[in-house]
Amino acid sequence: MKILLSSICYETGTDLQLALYYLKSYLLKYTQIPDQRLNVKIQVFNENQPINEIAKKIINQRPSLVGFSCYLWNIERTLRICRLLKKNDQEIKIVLGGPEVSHRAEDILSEEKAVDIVVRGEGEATFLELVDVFWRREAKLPRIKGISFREGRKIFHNPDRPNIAELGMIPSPYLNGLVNLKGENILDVPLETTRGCLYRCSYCYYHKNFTCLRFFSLKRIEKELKFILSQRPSEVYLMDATFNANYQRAIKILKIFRKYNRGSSLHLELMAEFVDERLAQVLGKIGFVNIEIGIQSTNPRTLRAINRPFDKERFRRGIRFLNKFNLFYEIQLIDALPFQSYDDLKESLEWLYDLHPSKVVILRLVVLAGTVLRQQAARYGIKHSFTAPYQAYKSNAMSETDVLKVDKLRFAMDRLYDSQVFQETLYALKAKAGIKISTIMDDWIIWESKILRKGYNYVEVLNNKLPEFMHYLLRKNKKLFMYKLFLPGLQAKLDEYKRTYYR
Ligand code: B12
Ligand code: SF4
Repeated sequence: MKILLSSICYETGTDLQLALYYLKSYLLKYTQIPDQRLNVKIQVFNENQPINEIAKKIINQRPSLVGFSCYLWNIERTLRICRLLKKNDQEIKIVLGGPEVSHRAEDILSEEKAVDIVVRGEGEATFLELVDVFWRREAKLPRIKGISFREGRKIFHNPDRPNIAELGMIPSPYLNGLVNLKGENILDVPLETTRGCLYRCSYCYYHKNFTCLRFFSLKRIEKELKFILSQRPSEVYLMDATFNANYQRAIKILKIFRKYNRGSSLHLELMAEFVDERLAQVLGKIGFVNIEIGIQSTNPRTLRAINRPFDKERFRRGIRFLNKFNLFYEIQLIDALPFQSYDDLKESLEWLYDLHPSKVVILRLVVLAGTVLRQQAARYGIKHSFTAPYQAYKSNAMSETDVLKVDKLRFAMDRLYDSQVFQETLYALKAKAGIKISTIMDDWIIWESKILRKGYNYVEVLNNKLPEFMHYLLRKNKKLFMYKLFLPGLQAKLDEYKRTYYR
């Protein structure tokens, strides 16, 4: 039996698709099919490859079953490939799995005749049973928990499958030799130390796909990190929802990472509220750590509506520790959430920039199928696209124009804060001229819209015009007399930037 497990990768295509390796590892370990009768190959494509080319590559291998890993970034293209595969071979079995299809089984199976089966939720045990049933050519699909399938014109949804209670049942693809980190051009090496999440944020699908929180043993994590880090990847990317939800475990994992690290950076997501001096210190000893901190909003009404905890004082404290140890982190807000207006976002930015963060970003709200927020969208006036990536373009607190304006705000944040050139001037303008950072961003948006030539090297043009912008800003805010006070600092930063980048 020849099986091909595949996925279309977001961005570079060099990332390792962990789901496919877990599926293969579990299948090879527990299947009843004799070794010599089973051939399971993993082949990952990237989003720049033409659909026809991908389909041809799959067809040439003549698999009898193809399984695709589906996320919102690849679903449309995956479905087009499925049609081409089925057109070429009516007998081929096409199985879809992943967070994008788990909740869309009914609509996918009714609209896409090329798709035979959708695996809902955690996939390892379900995929194993499915393959064994196909192998024995039994008509036992109705007995397999966690699948939806079509028979004739009818679609059947079998009962959900409970999560695997003991994660140790799933063999590690790093330790069983399936992953070859040497041969591939892999930048980020993904690793799960937990599965599932304690929280139930209404816009999120992760806790629906993996309904309970479970942990991989520290012993296994140590072995995996020892192997991964010995291959010196640029980064290890932890897939865990909230890395520091369990404080003691987090410290232990960081110490293990440090012990085996040979220069790789670590990417993780954490709650700043649970960061204390010790955790920040341990993080600081790792080398380069790339931290994501999603707060989504600082508006209590919004936070209540999305069922997300946030403790402002503890958060402020946690950020202070991250700053103390010079850690790099990105704080994330989400735009068109319930009750979150454009002014709320500006207020959040004002508060966050006062903490001197490494970076703040505003993500676009995506209203995912199967989430609580999707059910409540009408209640909160949220209008969104019904095709992936399901971006919201309106809410009860943001008009369509506001949502478009957030794009401009993002650009302003990038140029005035993230690029570093203007960052010190921002704080100086706030402290000495009393102009709020969010006002500066808004004025920059108006000023930038008047620039006519926006071609190649636009960023360079904008940088060179920063003194001009400052002049405009101070005049508009009736503080032009202070221009000469701020100019030398800004000029020095610009010169430094030019020396570094435009030599
Ligand atoms: C890594 C990651 C990314 C990377 C992607 C890198 C890459 N090239 O793959 C980056 C950072 C780019 C990214 C971006 C985004 N992401 Co993201 N991301 C993840 C993350 C953290 C890990 C995915 C993963 O590999 N998990 C580990 C594997 C083992 O789990 P799994 O994929 O669910 O697989 C299991 C089952 O689903 C099933 N299964 C999966 N595939 C298959 C295939 C078959 C055949 C079978 C039988 C079963 C099966 O079995 C597997 C084992 O049990 C998840 C959250 C998470 N921890 O899972 C979010 C997640 C996938 N992302 C999500 C979202 C919403 C986003 C963003 C929209 C966020 C934003 N607002 O910007 C963007 C989208 C970008 C875009 N423009 O489209 C959602 C996706 C929901 C969906 N419908 O697809 C998730 C689930 C997070 C969430 N909170 O809901 N993301
Ligand atoms: S958004 Fe993050 S914290 Fe909230 S439920 Fe999803 S994974 Fe958990």
